[in-house]
Amino acid sequence: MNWKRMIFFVGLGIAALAMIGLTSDPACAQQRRERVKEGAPAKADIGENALKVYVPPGDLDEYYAFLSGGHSGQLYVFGLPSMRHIRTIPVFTPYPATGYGYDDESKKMLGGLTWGDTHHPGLSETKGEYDGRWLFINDNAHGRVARIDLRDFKTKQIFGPIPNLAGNHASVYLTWNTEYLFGATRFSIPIPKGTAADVKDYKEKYKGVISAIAVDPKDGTMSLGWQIVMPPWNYDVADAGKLVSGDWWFVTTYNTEAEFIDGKPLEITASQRDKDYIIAVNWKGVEGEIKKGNFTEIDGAKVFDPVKTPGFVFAVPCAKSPHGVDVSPDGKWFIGNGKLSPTVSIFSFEKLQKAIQEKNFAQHDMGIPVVKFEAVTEADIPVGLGPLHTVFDDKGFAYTSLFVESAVAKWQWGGGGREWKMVDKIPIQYNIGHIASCEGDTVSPKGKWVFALNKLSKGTHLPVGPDQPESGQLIDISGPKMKLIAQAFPEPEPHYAQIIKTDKIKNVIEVYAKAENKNPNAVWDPKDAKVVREGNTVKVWMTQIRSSLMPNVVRCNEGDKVIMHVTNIEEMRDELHGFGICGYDINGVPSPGETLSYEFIADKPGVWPYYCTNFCSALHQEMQGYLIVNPKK
Ligand code: K7E
Ligand code: CUA
Repeated sequence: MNWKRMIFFVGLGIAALAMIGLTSDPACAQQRRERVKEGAPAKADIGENALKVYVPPGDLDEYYAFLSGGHSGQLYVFGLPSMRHIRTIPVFTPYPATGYGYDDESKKMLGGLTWGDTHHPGLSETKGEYDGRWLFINDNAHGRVARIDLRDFKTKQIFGPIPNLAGNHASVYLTWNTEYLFGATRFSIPIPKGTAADVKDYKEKYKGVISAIAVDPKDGTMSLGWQIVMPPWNYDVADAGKLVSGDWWFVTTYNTEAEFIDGKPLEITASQRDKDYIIAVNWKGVEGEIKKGNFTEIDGAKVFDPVKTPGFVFAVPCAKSPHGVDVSPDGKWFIGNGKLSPTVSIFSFEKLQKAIQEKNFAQHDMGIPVVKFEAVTEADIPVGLGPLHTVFDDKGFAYTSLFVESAVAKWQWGGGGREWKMVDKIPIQYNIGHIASCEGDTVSPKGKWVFALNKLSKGTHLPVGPDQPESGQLIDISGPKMKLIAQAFPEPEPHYAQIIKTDKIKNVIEVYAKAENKNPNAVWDPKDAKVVREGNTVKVWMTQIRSSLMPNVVRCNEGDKVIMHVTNIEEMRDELHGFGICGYDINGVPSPGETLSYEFIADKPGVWPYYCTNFCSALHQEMQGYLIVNPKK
């Protein structure tokens, strides 16, 4: 047993003890509270710390933080440093609060699915800097990706389900000029989708897929670029290169054992090997091959095979089921976060290029060349137990989340004569997953804050029953020692976040300009509101303004199709009106200047009130009408 294995097993042992300790309530409740205090600021610093995050009413935060909402399918907008939750942006899940998923357009975009599993938001970049145009996010459940426009903070496109790919975890991880975002198989399946093969044939018949989704530079529209067929491994977390490594994309793998055995948990079969891989993809090179026509079409996708055409996809050995891979701001290093190994592994991009040139391969694994570990490794830093993700600041330090140890490790960035070394550690409440830093994904991180996105909030909030929120903790990284300053409780599940300077998001719309509303069904004057019958269809053009919904009576017959076009004709910001029909599952909130449409069958006879659901004026309660559905004769 080499020393690394030993550290690993000792680590696992401690981890197991820690887990047992965690689950044996209530014996350790006190201990947990002590632990919070351990990470919490000293009494003497409380005043000073409080001022750092205090943003007086009326003042604005310095940063936006966009938090993934996990299996809520949504995104949360927080302000930093105040940690105030400002907005929920619905993405993959209907959200009655904004009416998302109820009008025809957003309903269609959801494609009949009512949830998603968002993990990794990604802001669009130009030359490796956030440009404030779009925010993308993945759906790990159904293999989709979505685009949010940062002019109105609304979901504009859902792309997918992406063909050939099941579970889209290592996503979105945009290239540094937003040419592509990516999707990748978390759960290998036989392809194309819809093919059945038993897990007995896992190695031969199951496939992994990496999918490049092209982004239109003008309007952000996503379309299927191309795909790479990969061995049946699990593709976990990714990062795109930048600057020198800008043509490359990296993704971690686990289960390179390529086994799935009926009755034997994956946690056992996938942890046999000492090392799994970070896959390095020369996306620019693959793009060139696709342009040359070097692909097979599978389920409408142009699929490139790296085994048939070597030279673009390589495996870098990394200890043991690594989770995150993170490319440094200068693009020169990529870092594997050990998960089951108590280290971060630093790899040199330059060395990787050299090893590839010299064909310095240890072997081929399922056809993919594996570069020699010794040829590409730069340093291994023992950071602590369960390293998952690493982010960067502006002063040459990196911050790694330690899931098992519930801590954040700060370590010094090496290279060029500087030593790679641990410099600080701070306890976190509790089981930190991702960590985010201010513009930390860009070529110029801003420093100042690190946001710890923790899985468990145990015992650190008012009791709310057995289902508890996650926890997010703000760490001040401006000094040599990290300081835990504040805590918030985002709902599930803030995997990753993007933090961007507020002044980078320009031209935020407060009222949609009337001139830009191209909807042919918009009406702008209550006098033009009307009900028109065409055969068995009843069409309604409705206006909303303080304090009426016009028309205020809609008559139809049981079984009619009803199509309502509702325009909020307000020209003042924040003047929202809702539109809810009692007893029918219709609920909408058109923004000022927006027209939304609702189609349904009037299948319930009777008199059904409709009303404004947003308290909008002193006469809000008067904002109502009746849908009269006459029964079939
Ligand atoms: Cu680490 Cu889905 Cu990025 Cu959660 S993943 S933590
Ligand atoms: Cu409009 Cu209440």
